[in-house]
Amino acid sequence: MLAPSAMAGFITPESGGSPNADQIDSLYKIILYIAAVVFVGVEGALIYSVFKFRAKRNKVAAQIHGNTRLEIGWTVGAALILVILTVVTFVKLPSIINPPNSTASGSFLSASLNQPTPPNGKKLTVCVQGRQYIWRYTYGNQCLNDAFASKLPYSYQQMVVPAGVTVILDIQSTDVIHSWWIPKLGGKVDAVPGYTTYTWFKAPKPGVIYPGQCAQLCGRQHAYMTARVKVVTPAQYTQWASSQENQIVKANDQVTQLRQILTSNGNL
Ligand SMILES: [Cu+2]
Repeated sequence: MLAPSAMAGFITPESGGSPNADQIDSLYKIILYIAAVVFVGVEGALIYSVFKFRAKRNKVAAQIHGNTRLEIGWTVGAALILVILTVVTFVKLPSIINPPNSTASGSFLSASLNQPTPPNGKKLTVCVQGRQYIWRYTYGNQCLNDAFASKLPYSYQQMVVPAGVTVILDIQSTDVIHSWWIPKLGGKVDAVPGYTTYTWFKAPKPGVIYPGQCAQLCGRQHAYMTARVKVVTPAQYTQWASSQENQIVKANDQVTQLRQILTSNGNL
């Protein structure tokens, strides 16, 4: 338990999978360390005073009244700590909220105006749809308004993404509130029926799978509503997306054939 690797991310947010996750983690640590210094100072003064002025040695308590310099000192000191925390937070926030440019390139990259967008506009959009009790992912810029007509590839539970590419997630829910959360890829974002929420991540290297879990109690099978993000190379992603498209077309054709057979039999 005490080994550094086992303790990594134990009391602090997980990181390493995406720049926003790293920024969240470092902001959390800065605040945690400042808070730890304050905690040790306050508790230390308390314990010191309890022993120094214990009743056994001081039968009659010393009557002290007011100390202007001390009072101004701890008021200004506390205010200063809050100002520092506020400034550090606001300096860090943009790198958590705003998606950066993709470092890799590929034909799947696209631009659009109605989502958070990297400065150069190039990104991969994935629509994330929460439903009791599985995540569905639709890949491509049209996923929010034209997924069926554009016959976009989709998958369930496991998302496949290219490394080095800024992935923008458009998150929706079809039933109750769910929450998209892959700890190593940044903060959690609620999937709220009737709304679209957004987040992003940019995974640095291929060959990694990041596990996650729906983070809102959404019903009796909530615990089984897991998610995985599999990072591959841009070339592997293009190949995967087209093979996924083919498989979906094939499966749809089979259903159409079956429907024809059942209809001609009079069984449908
Ligand atoms: Cu859920």
